[in-house]
Amino acid sequence: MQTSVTTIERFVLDQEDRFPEATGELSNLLYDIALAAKIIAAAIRRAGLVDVLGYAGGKNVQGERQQKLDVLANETIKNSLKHTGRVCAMGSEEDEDIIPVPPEYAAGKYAVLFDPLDGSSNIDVNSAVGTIFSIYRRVSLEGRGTAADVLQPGCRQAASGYVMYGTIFSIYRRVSLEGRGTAADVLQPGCRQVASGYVMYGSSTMLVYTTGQGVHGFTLDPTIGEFLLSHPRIITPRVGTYYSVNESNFGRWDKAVQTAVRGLKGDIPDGLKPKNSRYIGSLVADFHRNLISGGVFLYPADTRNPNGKLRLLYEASPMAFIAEQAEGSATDGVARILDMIPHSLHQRTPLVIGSREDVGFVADAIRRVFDSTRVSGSYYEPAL
Ligand code: FDP
Repeated sequence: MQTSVTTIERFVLDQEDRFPEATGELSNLLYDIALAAKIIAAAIRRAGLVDVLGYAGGKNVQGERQQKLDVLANETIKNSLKHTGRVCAMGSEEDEDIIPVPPEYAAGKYAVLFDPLDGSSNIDVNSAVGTIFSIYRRVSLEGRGTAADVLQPGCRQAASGYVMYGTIFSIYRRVSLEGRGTAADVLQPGCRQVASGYVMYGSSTMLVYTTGQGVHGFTLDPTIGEFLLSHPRIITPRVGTYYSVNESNFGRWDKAVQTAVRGLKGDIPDGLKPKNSRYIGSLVADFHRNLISGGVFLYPADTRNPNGKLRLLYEASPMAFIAEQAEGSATDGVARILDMIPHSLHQRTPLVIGSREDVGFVADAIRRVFDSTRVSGSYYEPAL
């Protein structure tokens, strides 16, 4: 029996100790999410036993049928965050609008975005699903200062002084953050994330996250109910073994994407060594496998999803932060995901993510086709 383990709590605290200015709020936010993940994991484990399988009857903002577990996961995360005083606003793939912190609770300095249950079409067949989250620092400070800001003990002064003709002054850091978060807090480019991560509910439950200090993975030990450090400092292979894409869309892709995917399969002379195909259709599970074993996941635009299918804020940006921190990369085919400026909460984007050289290969292949078609007069040439 192992007697020395690193819990997620200890690990996050150790990391926080490296930053003397840290207040511990981000660490606590990560525990809040870890707690929500345990509750969701427990519900998923029992899904075949209790009446939570199947549709809840409603449709979400994307027009997709909501499953009972989708609803449960969404409510669990919101309930774990809204009262903590650490969050100013939330955004969920399941909710149309920004989710304000209820007026009875204090608003905090972080905005949290999440896809509560990604890959939900896999739920009823007992395949892996996941939760994805993304944390930004609040940028709006709409509320005016309050009495709390001026009625502080002297030991909290940030500066004080006097001017010889008789003026004395005293400066305090603001303590009130009364205003609720706004759209500006949730519509930030991925490069501004302070943390992101995912939870995979698979044969075991894993939580993988980054705060910009590398990527670390924890496995839930169900016997003690704790996430234990199992994958410290994950680095993804530079070149992968796998390519993961829904190839039934082949005929709906443009010529550039078709060429890139043919290249990944080794169908282009003098191109890549052929890769093996693996596709579950659950982003967290597909991404996680490729992160550990090396590979590239693609969800390109197609004629049915002209802007791609996946959501920039709930799926692409958080995964891109992890990919880059693990020394991989993420693009929309050619441009870096983390530089994209979101204009709406549920914006979609094409996504190519994983091992750095493979993502680069796809970008080169797409650019080459674009360049050659531009010469012949048309930029985007439909495949069929
Ligand atoms: P799902 O529709 O089952 O929720 O964005 C959601 C997502 O799954 C991703 O997890 C997954 O990678 C992708 O869609 C699968 O889409 P296809 O079924 O079109 O391949």
